[in-house]
Amino acid sequence: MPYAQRHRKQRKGNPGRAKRAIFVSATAVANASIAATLAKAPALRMFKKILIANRGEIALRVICACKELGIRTVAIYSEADRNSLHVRFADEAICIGPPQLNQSYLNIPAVISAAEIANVDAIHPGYGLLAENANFAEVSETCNIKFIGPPPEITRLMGEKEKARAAMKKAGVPILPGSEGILAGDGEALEWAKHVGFPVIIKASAGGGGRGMRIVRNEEELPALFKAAQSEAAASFGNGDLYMEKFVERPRHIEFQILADQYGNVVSLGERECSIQRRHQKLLEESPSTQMTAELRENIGQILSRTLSDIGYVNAGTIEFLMDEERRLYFIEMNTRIQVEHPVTEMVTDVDLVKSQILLAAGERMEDVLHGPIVARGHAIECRINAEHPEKFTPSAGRITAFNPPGGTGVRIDTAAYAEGVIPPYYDSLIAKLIVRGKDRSEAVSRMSRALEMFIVEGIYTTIPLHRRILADPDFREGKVDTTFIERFLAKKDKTSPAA
Ligand code: MV4
Repeated sequence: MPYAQRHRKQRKGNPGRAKRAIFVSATAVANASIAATLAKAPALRMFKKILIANRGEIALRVICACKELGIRTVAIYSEADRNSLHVRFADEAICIGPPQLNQSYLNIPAVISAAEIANVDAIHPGYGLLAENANFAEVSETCNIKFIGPPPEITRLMGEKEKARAAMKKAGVPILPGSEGILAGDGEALEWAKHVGFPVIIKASAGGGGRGMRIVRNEEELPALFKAAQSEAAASFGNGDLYMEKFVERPRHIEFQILADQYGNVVSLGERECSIQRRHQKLLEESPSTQMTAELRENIGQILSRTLSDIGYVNAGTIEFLMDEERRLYFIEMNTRIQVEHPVTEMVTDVDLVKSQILLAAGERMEDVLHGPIVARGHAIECRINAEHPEKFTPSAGRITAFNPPGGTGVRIDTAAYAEGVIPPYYDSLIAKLIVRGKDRSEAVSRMSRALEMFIVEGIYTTIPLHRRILADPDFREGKVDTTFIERFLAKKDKTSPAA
């Protein structure tokens, strides 16, 4: 029985803290609470061996954390990844199937079999693939292999966006005006739309990534857009459940990083600004956000710590918000995994988030994981280097003929790419993350510009030239970014470039 589950089940049956305080003294409550904590506390047993259920740069990133903690690593790989660096740098590697995702990295029985054969204590899922698959986490823990992430029921709750929204609302996290429960049909949708006021956005409860989402600007177009969203959601997720929110024009996408231990301690590591996205894929992220104030950061951080402690959240998590033009923040979704862009938070806080995940999963207390208060210093930016055509954004697989990653003060590269290595066509196009830190945003921008200038990748197309242009953009340099930035940026180019 996993400790996190047992902890929460006991909590459910307990009377609330405030209720108990009516009957007994504060000291008695404190003592009872300490005794209860000790009774529930797992005997700390650090993992000896971890299987990394992922590939590419994130598999290598997890291997780095394990090596520094003295933990043995087991890589899994598909036939297309035989020559990958995660295979080379892991202590052991097991081939789990052919290149296709469904037959390898998404094949739960194959991944669990590898974990059983290698006799690991825990599995780190990375991001994407099986990272937010509650069934996978459940199977893993049933096999007595610790899943490095939150308990499966929480992953399941946050995967149903409408339920996550209701849970956050109940806890006092600000949300947008919108519907309650799943919309029964376009009739109910119209009632809510009139109540909230147009424009509204219809979203798929099982969704994310923009699929099954429709902006509705007036009553006339609602029935058709409702139907379209429903079919798209049913086809994409096998679930046509929809809900509605007030549509925010030109929002910023800002997310908060949190860490939680198994004893109810939750800390916020501040925000990441992720507004520069194309087709719901982030291109560039930074921390702090130019729009954030210390007061707002503190306020949201406190609300999130209390809420996630109450929910029984454990491990690393990201809470996504939209910021409107009046700088108000509204919860939209929670991600129950480590994210691609986690290095920008690591660069400003000096906290190793992946090491923290492993220690927290092993039952360490927050105070022993963090060794002091969290202090954010300077400014960090990450550019996602994708193997794709910079204008057409189509995947570009093949052999890398030359690879010169930049270095120097304040520069970090997370990658599994190398010269003469092959980028297979079956997987995500992210081949490297270029991350820089500076004493302030201006230094980080200059540093990123020179690092991009010195980053050579030949043989395939990458987004490096696109990033060079973004870094030179006057609006970007002034911090004027929202989720419509890329569209406007690309339109500017089309007007001025004779080639376009
Ligand atoms: C919104 C929104 C405006 N208002 N929600 C897009 C991805 C998903 N995680 C949330 N998304 C959005 N949610 C409300 N209430 C704007 C976006 C959004 C978007 C929506 C449609 C088309 C392109 C978009 C690009 C960025 C954000």
